[in-house]
Amino acid sequence: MAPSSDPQAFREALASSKRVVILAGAGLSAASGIPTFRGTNGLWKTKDSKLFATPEEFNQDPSRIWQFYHCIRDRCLHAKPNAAHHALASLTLPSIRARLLPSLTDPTKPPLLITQNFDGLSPLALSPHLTPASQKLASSRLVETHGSILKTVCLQCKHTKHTRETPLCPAFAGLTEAEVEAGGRTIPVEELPRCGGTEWDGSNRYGRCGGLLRPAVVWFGEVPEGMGEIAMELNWTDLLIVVGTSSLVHPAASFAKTVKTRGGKVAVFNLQRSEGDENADFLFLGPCEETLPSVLGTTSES
Ligand code: BJW
Ligand code: ZN
Repeated sequence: MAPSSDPQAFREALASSKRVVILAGAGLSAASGIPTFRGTNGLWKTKDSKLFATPEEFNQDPSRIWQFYHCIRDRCLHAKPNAAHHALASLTLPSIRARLLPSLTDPTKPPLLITQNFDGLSPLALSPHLTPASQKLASSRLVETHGSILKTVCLQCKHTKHTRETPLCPAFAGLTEAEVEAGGRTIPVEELPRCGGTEWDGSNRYGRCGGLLRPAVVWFGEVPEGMGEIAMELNWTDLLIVVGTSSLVHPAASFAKTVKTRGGKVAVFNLQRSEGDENADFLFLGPCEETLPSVLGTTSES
């Protein structure tokens, strides 16, 4: 049967769902000015740039890869959540859950939001809606499964740090996307972001060891974050809402099939047709910054 595009039928399915999970991809942040990966205006316009997304490439040429990520990081730092982020964030509000999701097994828990985006916009969208205590609960129901570009990991001591500071090292000062596209700068590895920052005093202490940092994003061949929690949730999910992903990258691309196999429903929100959406129960084509608030009926809250 072809997927339904009836908002009322979707809201009825939502209202009768006991456990809801949301899976988001790059399309969620497109209206915030963060380019998607694939497609004509995607970050990966050429096949070659796919090579950025592996640990091997980073090990071979950390300077080139860091310069690429410095520019994306700057974009993310300046971006603001859009209406689609706010519509999803509004589901963390008890009053909205009581209205849209009255059948949840645990009404105190917001639906699990799994985002493949590393831009930090979904966490940012939570803040205007919630008290600090509710924000803590909502944050615990958010998995940035492909990591965060606002975090760094030290390759030596493994210390992880969340920071909005920019540039992360003096060598990136004034570096632009145009400069990087034209070949970038020659930056020796010692001048790239280091554990302990520019003030490093020669100590080898955890978080101040002088080791090379890398962006805390998940590259191909690495294990995505939160897989244990995600696997447990998907056992029981009766409605998966899939927003703005091409559904080409695993394991996230297989979540819809997992839910369907276990008898749950799937609703896809995407600008255009995406992998496997013919098997969805609901399909809402169009920009999710418009379709999500309108179909969920959260327009006034977002
Ligand atoms: C809009 C819109 C608007 C636009 N409104 N919509 C099984 C089969 C085959 C291969 C594999 C497999 N399992 C694992 C693999 C290998 C690999 C993989 O999937 N390869 C494929 C290419 C085939 N996967 C991995 O290596 C993963 N690790 C892994 O599997 O570990 C093993 C393991 C798993 C589980 C448990 C234990 C062990 C890691 C994957 C890491 C992905 N990392 C990246 C790069 C991050 C850093 C970087 O380089 O910059 O993450 S890849 C890239 O793609 C990024 C994204 O998060 C990810 C998904 O992309 P997304 O979000 O779908 O974006 P797009 O651009 O593809 O699509 C945008 C969509 O939005 C489009 O559909 C538009 O239409 C839509 N859109 N505007 C609504 N306004
Ligand atoms: Zn370190």
